[in-house]
Amino acid sequence: MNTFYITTPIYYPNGPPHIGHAYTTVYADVLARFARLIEKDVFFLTGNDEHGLKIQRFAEKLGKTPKEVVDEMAVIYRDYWLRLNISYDYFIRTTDSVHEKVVMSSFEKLYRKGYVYKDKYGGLYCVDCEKYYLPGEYVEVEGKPYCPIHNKPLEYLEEETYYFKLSEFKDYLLEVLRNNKIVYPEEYSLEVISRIEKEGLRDLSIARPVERVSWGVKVPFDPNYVIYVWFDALLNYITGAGYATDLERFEKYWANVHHVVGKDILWFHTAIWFSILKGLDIPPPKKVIVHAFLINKGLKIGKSAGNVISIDDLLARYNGPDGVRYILSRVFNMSKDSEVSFELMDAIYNDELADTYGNLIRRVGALAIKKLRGKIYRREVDKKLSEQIMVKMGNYLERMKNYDVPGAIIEIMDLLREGNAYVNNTRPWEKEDPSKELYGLLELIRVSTIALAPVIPSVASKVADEFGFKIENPEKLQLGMLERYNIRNAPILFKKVPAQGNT
Ligand code: ME8
Repeated sequence: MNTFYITTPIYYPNGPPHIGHAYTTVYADVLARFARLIEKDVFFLTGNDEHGLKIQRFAEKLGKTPKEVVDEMAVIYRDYWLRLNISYDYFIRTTDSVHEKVVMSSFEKLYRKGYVYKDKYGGLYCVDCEKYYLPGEYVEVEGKPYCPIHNKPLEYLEEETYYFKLSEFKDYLLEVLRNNKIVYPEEYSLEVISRIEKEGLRDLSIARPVERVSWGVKVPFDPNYVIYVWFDALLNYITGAGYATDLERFEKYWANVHHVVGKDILWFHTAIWFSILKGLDIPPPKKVIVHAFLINKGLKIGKSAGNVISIDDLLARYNGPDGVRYILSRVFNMSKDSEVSFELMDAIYNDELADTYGNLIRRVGALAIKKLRGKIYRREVDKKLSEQIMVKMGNYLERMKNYDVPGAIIEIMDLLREGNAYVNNTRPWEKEDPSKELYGLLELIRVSTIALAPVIPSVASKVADEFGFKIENPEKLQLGMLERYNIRNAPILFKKVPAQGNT
């Protein structure tokens, strides 16, 4: 199977994207670019989650209609993704009419099959999460129930609603979660399994009365109700791949779909999503790749905590998309929250991109131009050096295929450090004809640049261009394939960020 379908969550456009959204999106983009590099047929989907009370209230605050707001925000999101060089194939919006039709027909299909029914509901609701909280799930502040994520009081709501029979899917979910290795890393799968085992599964309210939530997709056979925003949003992953418009295409990509999500939305992307899919006779996704949070001084970075780091500041400080992409990929962590500060990000950028990769390119490029007018002919690469390159490349490939982007990057940084050490040890500047040393170093640079191309695509193409090699499938790389390097320039790729501490 040569397809690779990858998705990000679709984000709530009640503000511009920040470092947290960029973290997920850049990671998904690196996996998409890597898959393309190893010649997979890739479909990369991102987009915006435009319905629901959160957006309705945000628009009210701005004195605009929800439609005006989501239209404006879609332009803003796309622009940020462009500036971060995100190579998505399709940007889905839940207000797209094709998507809305799928939401309605899926709701109706589940209703006809008996998975959806009408009943009363009363409970404590968080508008920001768009969900009800049960006892044990919320926290208490001064005796009042509070949302544990947004740290805001919960509102008591009572209404008639449509329920989705989540409880019917218990055995199915446990079987799929235990046997199919879908959720990655596995600890998250265990978390969901133990929650299902401990608490069981309650049916889920999947509609809201239109007087309260007017901004959404109507229940097709009952216009007094709007479909719950999460039911609407999750379906983006099938609409985006052509479920309603091109079934063959949908099936081709669905067979290898990878959802990348933050751990805050794990439950929605497992218990709820797998059950909806099963109800619609669609197999579960191939993988749900879950990551932990970016935090600052111990708090999850986000609008609610007010500790957002803007993408504009990152792009300005790290000289454009590649610096930002590298830093976010480097601190990426599935299991543990990553504490970020400008101090840490400066250090990564300066030590690894400027002093290790950039420095090697500059030194080798300058030596090649000075000593051999930039023309370096093929020589046999030192055995030890060539072994180091091949071992690191093997490790890199294995890690990338396991979605371990930071681990893969570290392999390549180690190799680049070996490269700098090789320059120091062999002292090519003292030799009359350092072709052998320089050819070996250029092979190391070529392999490392190809490996880093999914993370720093613009810089990688620039180096390939200036040094005269191609960015090609890293699985097919061999040393000594290039007859001659033609170095046109020894560019300074990353200007160091002056030490400024935490600003
Ligand atoms: O949940 N650290 O949208 P959302 C890491 N619309 N990741 C972070 C982060 C942080 N500090 N802050 C945000 C929604 N994220 C729904 C999704 S999908 C069918 C519907 C990332 O705008 C992370 O991926 O609140 C998280 O899961 C997502 O943004 C939440 O984005």
